[in-house]
Amino acid sequence: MNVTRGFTGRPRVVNPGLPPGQYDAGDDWPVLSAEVTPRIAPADWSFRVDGLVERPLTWRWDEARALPGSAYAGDIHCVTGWSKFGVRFGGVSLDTFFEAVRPRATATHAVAYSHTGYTANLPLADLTGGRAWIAWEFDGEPLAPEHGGPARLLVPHLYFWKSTKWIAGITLLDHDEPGFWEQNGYHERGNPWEEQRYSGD
Ligand SMILES: Nc1nc2c(c(=O)[nH]1)N[C@H]1C(S)=C(S)[C@@H](COP(=O)(O)O)O[C@H]1N2
Ligand SMILES: [Mo]
Repeated sequence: MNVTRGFTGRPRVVNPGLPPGQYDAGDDWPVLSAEVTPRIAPADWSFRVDGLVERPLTWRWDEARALPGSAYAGDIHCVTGWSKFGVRFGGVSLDTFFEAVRPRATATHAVAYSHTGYTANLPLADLTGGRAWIAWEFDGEPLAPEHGGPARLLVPHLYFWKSTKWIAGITLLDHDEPGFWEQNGYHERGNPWEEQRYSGD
C-alpha cells in the first residue's frame, strides 16, 4: 500500500492569534523580572510624563485613579515564547496622560522607566491611538506586585518586555535611546507579528 507522507498525522491546529514562534501559556502567567519585586504602596507611587512636552506633569495614585478609565481585553506576547490569550487589564489610556502634557511636534520616541530602574524604549506612535495603558487591574483585581503592581505600562501589541512594571514615568525624546533589554541585544521596536526579537531581526 502506498501511504503518502504527510497524510497520516492529525492536522496541526494553528491558533491564528499566535504570532510566529510563540506558544499558548494557557492559564499560566510567568513572572519575568530582571529586578527584585518592590513593594510600592499606592501612596508612594507616582507617574510622570516629561521630556519633549508642553507641560510636564506628575500624577499621584489618587489623581491617576480619578482619570477616565479604559480597559484592554486581548492577548499578550513575551519574547521568551509564551503568549497569553484573553487577558483583561484595567487602567487609563496613555492618550489621556498625553492630552494633559501635550507632546511637542519634535517628540518621536519615548523611554519608559520604572520605580526600580528598568527602562524600555518605544516609538511614540506605539504609545498613542488607544494602544497603550497605565494598568492597575488584572481580571478585575488589583495588579499583583510581581506583575508590576501597583501599576505598570501595558503595550500589548509589542513584546511584553516593553510593558514596564512598577511604571514611574515616560520621557519623550526626538531620538531613539535603547532601554535595558535593547542595550542587551533586543529589538528597538519588538513587534511579535514580525518576530522582531533581537536587534537586526
Ligand atoms: N520594571 C520592570 N519591568 C519589566 C521587566 C523588568 O524586569 N522590570 N521585565 C519585562 C519583561 S522581559 C517581561 S516579559 C514582562 C513580564 O511581565 P510579567 O512578569 O507580568 O509576566 O515585564 C517586563 N517589564
Ligand atoms: Mo520578556
